[in-house]
Amino acid sequence: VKERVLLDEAAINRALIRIAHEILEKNKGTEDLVLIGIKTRGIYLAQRLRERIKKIEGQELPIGELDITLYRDDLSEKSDQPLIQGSKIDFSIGLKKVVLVDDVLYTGRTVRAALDALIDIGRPQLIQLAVLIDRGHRELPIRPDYVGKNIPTSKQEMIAVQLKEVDQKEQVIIQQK
Ligand code: 3GP
Ligand code: 5GP
Ligand code: MG
Repeated sequence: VKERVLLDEAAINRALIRIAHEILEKNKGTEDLVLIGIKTRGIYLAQRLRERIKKIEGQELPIGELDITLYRDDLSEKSDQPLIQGSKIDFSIGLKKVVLVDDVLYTGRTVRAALDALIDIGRPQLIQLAVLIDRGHRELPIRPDYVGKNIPTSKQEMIAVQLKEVDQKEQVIIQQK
């Protein structure tokens, strides 16, 4: 398999520091802010943003989790329906500014499902989206507010986001399927 490193550990770190600053700038601080990570790696990225924001502002944001998986196992079949498997959000999102966090944004279907799930449990003041990688190929009118890196991809390519917590490695690579 051909692969190429897009972001190394230092680059991931810098991107997350920048996004933390952008979140604080756009929202004028931490008031009413909450973070919600999407399933595996989005959750770890949300935790890191929370750490960063705490270092900058001294405030620890509430953090929640959404578990969204495809109805079928075949990852390459993008017609699959994303389904909410569960959520762990033990605070009210009513009137909050919610920042959704995911590793890769592709068709936008996962985020759409996440928006549905959030709107079912409360009425946030607003919802923003932060992703480490935007690989293009949107199929819905969804765009991120904060992006680590835009990577134009072909549909045959795959982005692997590897984080220490799950992969014992810290890098983003692109591979040919
Ligand atoms: P994640 O749970 O950390 O987001 O979907 C299971 C994992 O497979 C995901 O990890 C995701 O990063 C990875 N993955 C790689 N390519 C794809 C893809 O095309 N679609 C989906 N849904 N996941 C993919
Ligand atoms: P979407 O629903 O926007 O098509 O895809 C977003 C979700 O699928 C993200 O949660 C992401 O984990 C996963 N995904 C889609 N394409 C890729 C990819 O190339 N690499 C990785 N790591 N995840 C992907
Ligand atoms: Mg993901």
